[in-house]
Amino acid sequence: MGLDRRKFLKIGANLSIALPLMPNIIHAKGIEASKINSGLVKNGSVITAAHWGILKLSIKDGKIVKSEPWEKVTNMDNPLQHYTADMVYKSRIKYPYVRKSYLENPDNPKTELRGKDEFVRVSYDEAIKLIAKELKKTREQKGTQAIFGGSYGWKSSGNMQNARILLHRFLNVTGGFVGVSGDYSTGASQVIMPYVVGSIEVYEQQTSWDNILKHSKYVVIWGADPISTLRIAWTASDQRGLAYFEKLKKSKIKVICIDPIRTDTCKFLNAKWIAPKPNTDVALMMGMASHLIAKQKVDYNFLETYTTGFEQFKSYLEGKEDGIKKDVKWASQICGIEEKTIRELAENFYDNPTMIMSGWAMQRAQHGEQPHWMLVTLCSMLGQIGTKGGGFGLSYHYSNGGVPTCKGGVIGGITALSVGIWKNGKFKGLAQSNNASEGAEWLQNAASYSFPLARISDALLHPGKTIDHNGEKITYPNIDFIYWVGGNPLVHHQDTNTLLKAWRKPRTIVVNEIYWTPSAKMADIVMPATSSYERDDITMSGDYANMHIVPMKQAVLPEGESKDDYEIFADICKVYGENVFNAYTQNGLKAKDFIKEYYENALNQTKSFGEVFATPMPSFEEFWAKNEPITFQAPNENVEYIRFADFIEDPILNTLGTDSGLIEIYSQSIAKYNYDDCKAHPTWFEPIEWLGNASKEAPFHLLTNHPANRLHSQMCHTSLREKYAVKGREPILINKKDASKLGIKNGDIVRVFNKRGEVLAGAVVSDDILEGVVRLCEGGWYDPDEKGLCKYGSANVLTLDMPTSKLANGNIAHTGLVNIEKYKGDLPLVTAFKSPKGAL
Ligand code: PGD
Repeated sequence: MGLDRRKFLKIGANLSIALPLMPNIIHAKGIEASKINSGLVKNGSVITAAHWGILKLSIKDGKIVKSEPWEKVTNMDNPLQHYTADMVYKSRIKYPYVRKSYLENPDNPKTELRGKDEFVRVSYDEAIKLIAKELKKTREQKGTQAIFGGSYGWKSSGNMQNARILLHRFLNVTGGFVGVSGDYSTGASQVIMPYVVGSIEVYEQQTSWDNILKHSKYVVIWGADPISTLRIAWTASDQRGLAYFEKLKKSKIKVICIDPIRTDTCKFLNAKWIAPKPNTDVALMMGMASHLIAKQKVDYNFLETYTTGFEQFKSYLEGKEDGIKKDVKWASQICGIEEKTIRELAENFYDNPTMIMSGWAMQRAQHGEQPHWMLVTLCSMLGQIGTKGGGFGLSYHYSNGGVPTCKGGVIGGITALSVGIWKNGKFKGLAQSNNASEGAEWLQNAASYSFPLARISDALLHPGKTIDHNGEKITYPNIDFIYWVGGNPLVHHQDTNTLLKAWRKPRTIVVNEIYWTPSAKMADIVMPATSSYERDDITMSGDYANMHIVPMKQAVLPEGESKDDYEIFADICKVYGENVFNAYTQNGLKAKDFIKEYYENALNQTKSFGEVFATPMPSFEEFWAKNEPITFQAPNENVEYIRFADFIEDPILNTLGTDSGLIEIYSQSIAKYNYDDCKAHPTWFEPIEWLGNASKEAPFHLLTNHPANRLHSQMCHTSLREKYAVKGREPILINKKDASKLGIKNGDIVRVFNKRGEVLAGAVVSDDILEGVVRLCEGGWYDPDEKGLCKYGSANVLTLDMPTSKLANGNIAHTGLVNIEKYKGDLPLVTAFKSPKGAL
């Protein structure tokens, strides 16, 4: 308003760059506000959001009949967006249930019968009281360290109904819990990267796509399949990453995919496919590094100015440490890529602005700390980090990294509060405690037992064991009570059969779930949770872009007796007493009160921006009634963003968060830990199982990629499965030559097995996978028969449960060998998606 014309034009010019990417500036889309305002829409449409995007749901007679994207951003259809009805009506847990033996005697609940016992339906109140009673009992008898609330998982979109944080909040106000550190996605990289570049890097905004499209000559997609994984995001996908891949396809940029699988992305982009053996990327990169040194194509100025430790690494490459020269020939023998190709790649990357986009799969492998460390080392030698169109990025395949960050309000979320003290029938929050040390003690106890999450089986099986982790010692707690919400550990964790043994250890396992997942079936007390379509919430889209604020208005009535996690926990708090209930609910606040608060805080933030950059935000009441997302735009500096540019501009003023303030190719800190499995510089370690030591018993390397048509295990139960399942089983990709040697044809059911377990899967015979490698995507629901054979095809029955190294203790889901044979027995019925015995 008060802007002078010059300033206005300048801003207008900035916006014009951003606008072509933002076709959906707020405008109504034919939704009648009056209907939405007056409670549930019986016939009409409702806007909501899921990890797979902003959705428009059509409602007829109070039921969801159609689900489609709210906006068209790309020509690529995202099939996940069409199955909302199944997400509400299929495989639902409708009532509270207790496992029979647990109900009969919670003190001796025959834990070996988990997953086999029948379930007994109980009233909601009975279930709530039982949880409160057994939780109190465990705390009193065994202390905080016996209560496990780590509860990892992808839950649903929505900042208020954040299942895991709500659990933490509940466990905190009732006396604390043992949590976990890290995640399954980036377990290794998020620990090593702070030593290397001073931040976890994997969840950082990337050099903007606009910059890449303008300046890069090569884009390398290294171990990632963004066309598949950009269908989803942690908040709600804005889908703009896919739109940029469409632009990349149309551009003149040369694209190379380095991956044992010719991915959908590789095919979509008509990219050059280079297929190394799985788990050998570090060797491939080292071969390239040696070649660059030999050819004197190394940016020594960059290395000198911005890095430390190259000399130590160079002497390792030259074999001065171990007598092995890591040259091109050595690399080629390990990774299976021709020497000529290794040389060509190295030289082309040096000669041209090259952006290397790496996925996370290669760090989900034994010694997973090494690939990204080596990648940063290689890119430092190329000297392009922080420059236009060059460098590396570890998040282009995830949540639309590289889509410029918008300027607008940011929606907050529910918090875990601080730990409280429940003593002698009274609750005191930490802050209200007269005896601060008493509170601090609780907090410290719980915190000191927190362990790296992928060690869950080890922790349950070996309480009291001490492990090395990132320079420290951690002692496992003695867990006797697990409360899990918003995750599916029986599917997501490696080596299911070991996990099953570990799962028998605690006396009590409680799960709040929407569906009869394998984890719900393995619990003692199961609480029916609402899906996000049956409750009110709010979210943002695009984790990096922060492009929209999306109302997630309740679309339909809850199925059966399902309740929001917030309500379930608030009701358990009530059993503890009014003061605990008041602490949890902040004196009786409802979900909607929090949603309003988050919105209004965001609105206040935008007020200080003036009116130009942000789409004006209406009052909460108007926003809620209108039921339309709000769209923000990216300012010019974000459209031009180059990661590490400030460090490159001035490495003294803008030091990195590493010990030296520079990129660390050699880390003094890691050297001091003296670990045998993670040395002070990038190192090639032979994995415990890989094609280099394949045997007759297990000749194939198993890759367990993230599925294109699910989000981990989410949606496995929907009819989308019919589009990819083979005779009702999870598909397994097998190379044509391998299949022919084994007499396996497309569509055959195969038994995939190793010393850890066995699963059935449906063969998809193809040229799109390297010989000797098979792919069975993670997330298929575990469906055991009496002998433990998984009838559907859950990949983790076959994977290894070992830490990446003592440094990060990440999972190694992509390291492992298996055998395959054509299945000749009678095909067992898949029961994964049915209710268990005793449940409706
Ligand atoms: P999801 O299938 O998303 O998998 O593991 P994760 O456990 O996150 O499980 C989320 C669960 O939360 C679903 O069962 C869903 O129904 C439930 N849920 C959703 N919303 C709500 C809610 O509001 N309330 C409650 N109570 N429940 C809710 C994913 C994990 O798997 C991850 S992140 C990675 S990166 C790993 N990747 C691999 C891999 O690459 N390879 C293998 N072999 N294994 C992996 N496992 C890991």
